[in-house]
Amino acid sequence: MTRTALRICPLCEATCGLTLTVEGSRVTAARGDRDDVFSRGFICPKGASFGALDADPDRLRVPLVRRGGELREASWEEAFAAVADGIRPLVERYGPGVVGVVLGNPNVHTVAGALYPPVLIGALGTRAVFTASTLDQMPKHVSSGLLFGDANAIPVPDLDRTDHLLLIGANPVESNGSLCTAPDFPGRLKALRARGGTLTVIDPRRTRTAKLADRHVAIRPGTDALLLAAVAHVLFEEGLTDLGALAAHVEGVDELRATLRDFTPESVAPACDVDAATTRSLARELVAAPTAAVYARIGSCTVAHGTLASWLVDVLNVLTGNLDRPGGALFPQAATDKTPRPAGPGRGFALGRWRSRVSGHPEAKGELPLAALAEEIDTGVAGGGVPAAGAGTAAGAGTAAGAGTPAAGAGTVAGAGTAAAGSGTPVAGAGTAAAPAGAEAHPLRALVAVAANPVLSAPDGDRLDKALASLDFMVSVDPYLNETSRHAHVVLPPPPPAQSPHHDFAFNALAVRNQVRYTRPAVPLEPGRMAETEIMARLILAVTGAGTGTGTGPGGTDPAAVDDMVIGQTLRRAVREPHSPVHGRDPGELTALLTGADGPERRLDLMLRLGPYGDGFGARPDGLTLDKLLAHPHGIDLGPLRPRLPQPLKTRSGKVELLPGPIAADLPRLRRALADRPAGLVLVGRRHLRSNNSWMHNIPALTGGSNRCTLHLHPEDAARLGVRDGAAVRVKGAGGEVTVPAEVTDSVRPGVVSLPHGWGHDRPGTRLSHAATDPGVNVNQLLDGSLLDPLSGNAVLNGVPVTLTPTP
Ligand SMILES: Nc1nc2c(c(=O)[nH]1)N[C@H]1C(S)=C(S)[C@@H](COP(=O)(O)OP(=O)(O)OC[C@H]3O[C@@H](n4cnc5c(=O)[nH]c(N)nc54)[C@H](O)[C@@H]3O)O[C@H]1N2
Ligand SMILES: Nc1nc2c(c(=O)[nH]1)N[C@H]1C(S)=C(S)[C@@H](COP(=O)(O)OP(=O)(O)OC[C@H]3O[C@@H](n4cnc5c(=O)[nH]c(N)nc54)[C@H](O)[C@@H]3O)O[C@H]1N2
Ligand code: SF4
Ligand SMILES: [Mo]
Repeated sequence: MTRTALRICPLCEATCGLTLTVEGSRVTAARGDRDDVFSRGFICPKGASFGALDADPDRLRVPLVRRGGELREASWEEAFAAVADGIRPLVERYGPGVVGVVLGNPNVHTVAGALYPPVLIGALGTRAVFTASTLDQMPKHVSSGLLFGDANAIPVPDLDRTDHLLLIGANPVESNGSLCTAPDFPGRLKALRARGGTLTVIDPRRTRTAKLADRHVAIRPGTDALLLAAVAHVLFEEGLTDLGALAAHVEGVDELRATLRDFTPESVAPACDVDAATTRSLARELVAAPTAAVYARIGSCTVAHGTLASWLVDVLNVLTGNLDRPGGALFPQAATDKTPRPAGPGRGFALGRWRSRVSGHPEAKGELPLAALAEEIDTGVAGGGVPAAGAGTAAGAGTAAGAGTPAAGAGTVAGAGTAAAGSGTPVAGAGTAAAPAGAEAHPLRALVAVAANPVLSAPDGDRLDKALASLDFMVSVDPYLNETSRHAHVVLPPPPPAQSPHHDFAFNALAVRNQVRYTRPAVPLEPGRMAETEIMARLILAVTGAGTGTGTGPGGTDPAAVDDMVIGQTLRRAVREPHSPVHGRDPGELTALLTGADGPERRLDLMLRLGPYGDGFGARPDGLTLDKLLAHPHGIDLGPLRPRLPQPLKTRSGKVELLPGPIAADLPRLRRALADRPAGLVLVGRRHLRSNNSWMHNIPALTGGSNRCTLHLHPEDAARLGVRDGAAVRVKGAGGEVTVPAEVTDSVRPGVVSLPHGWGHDRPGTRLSHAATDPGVNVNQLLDGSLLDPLSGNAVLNGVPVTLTPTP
């Protein structure tokens, strides 16, 4: 029997609504849902391959458990027992700090990934938390934390209303957008041009996005912070700043003016390779447009001055009066956001509340740099005086005033779920961690990896590969046996997307329009499958020693206990908050009012009802509930983005703090970069529309054609080095070398070469049969993991020096 089912696409940040054709339990086609309140029928080739991706025969169906060195199929009960047996003795012997948690990108694309990792981290009590955010947007979180007091308060360009978009280091025509959720981003850019607006793109490559632009500035990689500082300088110099209504909410303008005095267009021109006249035009055009938005992504974040560049983006939005006004950059308000508290001074944002054990990297947002994961495993007990994760300083640091991340474990998890933002995998939590005071800090001995493939996505995969192989225990929650999960002792496979529910906890808080949608699983769970939400709840029970039985009889454990705990804690807190719609009510009575078919649905109902549009458990009878959302299968439109300041500000001053201390302290490093001159070739990345990070190369429909792992280089560089189009070329970086076919193209500027990431599917012991036929090379092997943006711990993935040699 053929039927259709609605399902929000989880494959990128655009969150398109899909209409799936289902035959029996198989998805045979996918098209855009024309009635979706947000995506209005848009679909891309990845979404169209939903069925193929869902039915990939290489997806694991049952858990794998390592016995006698081999991964073998096992029952769920055996698998969770193996997790408890693997982790509990290590925790009991060495303390929770020896268990690391690694969260990969798909956590921001699943219900399970939004609701359970904060509980897991809190329950484990470890501070060894690493996520894809430090390969991605951590600089933006840090700059938002410092400017606005809230690491998750990320302004989004008002794409549909702006008159001028300055787009930096992003290629939404291929990526479909990031930290700016907008189904049909390319169409929205074309609409901007069609209504008389202008688009400027800053990118060392002439991308498909750059081809749509009125102006393309082919900057030298890694120098955006310098360029943007000079643009701000011009605004001051030419008297073009105009904060408008913002002025009342901003402090530090004069200090900023003084600090940026030496970043003149002339002084940055040689480093950026952008002439001073162009820089001045960029500034004047921002001001001349009735409204304008500055928006920057991967190319501006994953560089040595990532936090400074991210900060300057919003500095420009502020100085031109475009922050928080229609047509500028605004703060979205998602349906599962926490009840907005009254405006006023907050606790501020703190960085470096603890440090990594080996290199002493400061935490940011409760996370340590993923680039430092390998050394945290393979480097012996630290001798130095670095306060180690989980060592004696824990309690104080966890509760430090000004902590930007809701500290302290499970208690804050419902909030954390709503606060998640970004395309990496931000979490909140940690902070409760405490090994016994004075305990020696040990290398990591166990790892819990959820939806993460750092062997390919993080720097120096070969070193990480060896480090993972040396662990006493590792569990992966992953549908594939891939480069990373092949090291696990237990693999817990989630069901394919059609069998999972969907709600965008993270991306609705980054969307260009406020809206809310929820889709239940399009097809029922296959026999023997376990929902990813249940896998995560049971994983939490197993690692905490609460039990591993999957039955409900004696010896069994109930995964709903995890959800009930979170619900109870959230409600007990809400009824104490004076601004909450449920202030003073009885948590037990409220719990009884929750609807939903299972624990995760009850938690969604809870968040919706307590949220800014919610029914407040009866206080606002017309407000949102899960039932109401279920009655609107194509979603509910909540209107365009609206000005919200000063409410989102949580700085200690209650204002936008334009020149925060840690930023000011990092500016001398940027000033030194004024003297940097290109010494050779530098590498940047690129994305392809039919690919997604490391895990979609196993789908035949999404590979081949132009989606190939080749090295783009400019004809001038090719001629100078004697590299022929199509010939193999050896690329060498600090972390190693790879040999890859050259693709000579003037889409990259001279001096720059480009390789995509997520390739290198040639390791043994994986089960990716199609990907292995055209494995490509791992670009991140060119990195040694030592280059980080110091404020955020983000890896430097772009603007990395490399050398080329043609192969004979
Ligand atoms: N050189 C370079 N490196 C980069 C980047 C770059 O631009 N250049 N980009 C960086 C960025 S932005 C990111 S976000 C990271 C991404 O890097 P990762 O966070 O490692 O994410 P993926 O490569 O997408 O791998 C995701 C893993 O999740 C699994 N998975 C897929 N669907 C599900 C699911 O529903 N549930 C679960 N549990 N698992 C699932 C996949 O099998 C795979 O193992 O890569 C970073 N690395
Ligand atoms: N098709 C597809 N879509 C995806 C993904 C994917 O892998 N494939 N990944 C998803 C994820 S996890 C993310 S985070 C988003 C990322 O979304 P985007 O940020 O749009 O990512 P990219 O397409 O890599 O675009 C980054 C651009 O920055 C440029 N660049 C590199 N270095 C510099 C620099 O120093 N300065 C400037 N100005 N530009 C620079 C690169 O040439 C590139 O064109 O995409 C998401 N969507
Ligand atoms: S643009 Fe993104 S969300 Fe939309 S169909 Fe394509 S992959 Fe899915
Ligand atoms: Mo990402």
